[in-house]
Amino acid sequence: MEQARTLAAAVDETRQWDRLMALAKIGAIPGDGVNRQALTAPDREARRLVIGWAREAGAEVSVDDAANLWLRLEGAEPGAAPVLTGSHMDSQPQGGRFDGIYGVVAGLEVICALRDSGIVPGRPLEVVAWTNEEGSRFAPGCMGSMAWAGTRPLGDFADIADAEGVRFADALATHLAAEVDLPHRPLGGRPHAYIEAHIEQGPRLEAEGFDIGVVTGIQGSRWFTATLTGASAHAGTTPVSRRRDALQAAVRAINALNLLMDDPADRLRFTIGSLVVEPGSSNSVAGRVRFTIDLRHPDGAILAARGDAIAAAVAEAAAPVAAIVEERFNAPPLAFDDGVLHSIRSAANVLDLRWTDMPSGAFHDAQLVAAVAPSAMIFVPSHNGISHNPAEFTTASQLAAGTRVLGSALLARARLPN
Ligand code: HGY
Ligand code: MN
Ligand code: MN
Repeated sequence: MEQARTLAAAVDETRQWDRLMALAKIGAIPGDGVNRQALTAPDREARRLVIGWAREAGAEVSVDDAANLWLRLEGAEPGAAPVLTGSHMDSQPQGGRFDGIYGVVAGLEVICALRDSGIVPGRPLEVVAWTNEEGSRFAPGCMGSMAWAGTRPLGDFADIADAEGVRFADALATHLAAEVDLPHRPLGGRPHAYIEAHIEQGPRLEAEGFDIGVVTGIQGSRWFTATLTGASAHAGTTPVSRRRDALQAAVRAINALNLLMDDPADRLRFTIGSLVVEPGSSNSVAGRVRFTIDLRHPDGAILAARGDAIAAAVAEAAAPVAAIVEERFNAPPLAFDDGVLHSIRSAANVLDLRWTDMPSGAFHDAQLVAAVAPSAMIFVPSHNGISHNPAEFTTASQLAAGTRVLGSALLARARLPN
């Protein structure tokens, strides 16, 4: 317990905040936001900043085939399975300054606090920045953690293209070539435990006056892409009776999906976040429409039933326009590890912080890591629950409190058997 307090005292709130603000300048967009999408030049620039800080702190830096970035601090027992923390550095196109990047900087801050306090953890401590958690440039998200956990082979993602037609495999190759100076490490591993610190991205902690969310699990998520193919035609000369209008078909399909996804309890989350119309000209009937579907629910059976009904509902509503629905991501609901959750609650208690158990509405890499190692998450408050928006905000002291709990919980899990 004494070590936990010593480590917590060594967590430097200002150093952590200054680093987050320095990173927020990279890919900055108006309104205090960032656009630092996966495998872009801003992503690489931010990684270089983190690599420099990590090396200053005495950590060993490496990268794997999926471009996951690893920072390692040796423990008293170098051969022991490491404790792992981290999150993602990539952002949404209109993202905030804290989503993902906070968990990486918090892990780095724990490394610095261990060094500054002279505490050597029993097990090695590793901090990871997972590639492409957001999935906004290359869908789906969590590609780096899925490849690392063996959920899907890295090759599965090769031909997925971004809006400019750049293939994931080519963007990854460019990225790895730019980091060829970094030691390489094989994909995969079996850490002793994984704890991810993240902003809540919802309103609860702030509204109910808690400092810390002890994240007990993550709801299930399924992603689909619907492609509706009609025929482009002249807006002035083509009778409606002769049209195969892909946009009108999309309207019918989305209305049908709204009926399918109706939930009076307001627990189901159904989002059409992107809709692309081709040729996208005011005087041409739409020949092709592609839209995304993001479906979430804490109950696996409901997620399965509603998600499995999507393709038929879209095809029926879109007819006679042809419709293809492809599933891109399917992460079932998950409960985190009781032992790791206990370490987080104990750490929050030792530090006299107000905490509450809560589920996560957002998916996280921890959902994939949990298949390989006992895992759990720590949330810190989001002002007004805002995220995936430049106005995303958490105070320096709230972030530092989360990092103190993270450090103490990691130290507990790093303890070697007597
Ligand atoms: O979409 C999500 O739940 C995560 O924030 N990327
Ligand atoms: Mn995130
Ligand atoms: Mn996010």
